[in-house]
Amino acid sequence: AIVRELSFADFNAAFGFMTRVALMADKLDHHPEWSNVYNRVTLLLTTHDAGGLTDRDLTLARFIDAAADMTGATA
Ligand code: H2B
Repeated sequence: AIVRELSFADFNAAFGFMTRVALMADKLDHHPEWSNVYNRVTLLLTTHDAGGLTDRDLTLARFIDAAADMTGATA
């Protein structure tokens, strides 16, 4: 799996990031396992159907990296 832990300025920025990711995840029909505590978001990507990583995880991971940059995430 791919795991990433991100911090944002506040809840508003964290949830803005999550909203972007949620809309893309649904479009790709590939969904993260994630959790949010105030300004922190933890994500895990894997393909359950394949029992590991696939191109779909990498596609979503690249989008997540771009959305994180755009929303001023650290780490
Ligand atoms: N997301 C992830 N991360 N892994 C999957 O295996 C997966 C998914 N399967 N989203 C999809 C939905 C599957 O359940 C549907 C039926 O396509």
